[in-house]
Amino acid sequence: MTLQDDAIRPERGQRPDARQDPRLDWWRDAKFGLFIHWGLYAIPAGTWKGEPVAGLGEWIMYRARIPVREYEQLAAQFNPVQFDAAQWVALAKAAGQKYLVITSKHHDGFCLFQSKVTGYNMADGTPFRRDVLKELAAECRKQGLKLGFYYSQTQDWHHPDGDGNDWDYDEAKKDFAGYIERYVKPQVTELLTNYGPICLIWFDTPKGITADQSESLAELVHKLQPDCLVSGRVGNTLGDYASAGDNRIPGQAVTMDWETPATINDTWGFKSYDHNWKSIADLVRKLVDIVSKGGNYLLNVGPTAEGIIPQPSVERLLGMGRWLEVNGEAVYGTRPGPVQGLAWCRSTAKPGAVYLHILDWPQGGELLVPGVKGVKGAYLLGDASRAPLPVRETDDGTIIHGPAAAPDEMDTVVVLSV
Ligand code: JFZ
Repeated sequence: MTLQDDAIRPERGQRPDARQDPRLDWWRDAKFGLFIHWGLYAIPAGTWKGEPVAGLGEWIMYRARIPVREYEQLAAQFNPVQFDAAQWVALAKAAGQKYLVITSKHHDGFCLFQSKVTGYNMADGTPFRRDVLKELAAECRKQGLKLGFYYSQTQDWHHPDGDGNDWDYDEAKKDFAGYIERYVKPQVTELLTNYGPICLIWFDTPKGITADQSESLAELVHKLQPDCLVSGRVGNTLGDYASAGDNRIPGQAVTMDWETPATINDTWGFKSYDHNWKSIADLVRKLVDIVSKGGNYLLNVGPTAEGIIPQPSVERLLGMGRWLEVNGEAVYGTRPGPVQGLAWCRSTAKPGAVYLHILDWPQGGELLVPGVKGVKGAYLLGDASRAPLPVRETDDGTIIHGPAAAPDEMDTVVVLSV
């Protein structure tokens, strides 16, 4: 179980000395978080000057090569009067998510928070005139949800010295080091000074960043808030935990602490015509697959320009929450189980218990679980009476006699007392 999988590239890996770091204990138990991508890109929502723009919604400025002077005009229109931090936090909790990570500044450079470093922000540069992160921080404290910030530390298509905008600016004339020192670090300081305890900073796309720059950012975070975690995308294998590629899940269990960021449709930022929503069953199974391999699932919503989380996202998150209401014991606080590498089953574990996640229930209900011995008893986690299931040990493993039909088509959890 010590495989490095191509879903987690080394430079986004976890620094080795973090593997026993107790600061991650809450994160290792949390398993499931809400990602929120929200910004000016929700206004065009995938269409620019009447034409659909391919790719991710939050990349529209880049994909359509929109000049800064045109794109920044969107700020004057951004007035999401239906934004309600209490609703967003309540949804995350109803979904069974234990932390919330929102884009404080994405690659387009627009800030959802009031910043002294730039007026290109929600509080000073839009008719909305409110600090979204301030309101979310208050609600997360009130409702007991951990809050983290996504921050794009290299790509900034608005700033002349940020990486990525080669249609307005001459890449050869950029002072990227100066951008990190005089823009990124002051903003990271604002984020970790003005919003109370922050659980993690989710840096992203460590393009062209040096190991010294990655290290100085991680050091700054830990100096300002020692318990704040740094994502693997700070770059140069200096993160407190590893970051898998978007929507990527390793093929087998991975010893590091790691997280898969993922979308419910195919975009992070809102696109009005992306209706390719994954089913609740698919999302539950992805959560279980990830957790069974030792990872966390950071599942994204892209709110509209009005501040509304799309209803299909809401329905799916609530469906996952209903499943977790019954089966959360087999997810939260678990570690990878002993049964790995089977298509029909995943496993998680806690001291004294193995949780078999049966994804493809066998005809007739007889489960042969290879490699598991010493089972003292078994029952269905969804059965409140915990009626014991007959168990028989064989040379090949343990046979458990369950009901003929699958009690839960999405994922039936069988608890083994070991
Ligand atoms: C990045 C962003 O560019 C994107 O807009 C979104 O915020 C996503 C969560 O992160 O996209 C990436 C970054 C890294 C990989 C893939 C997409 N990767 O390493 O495979």
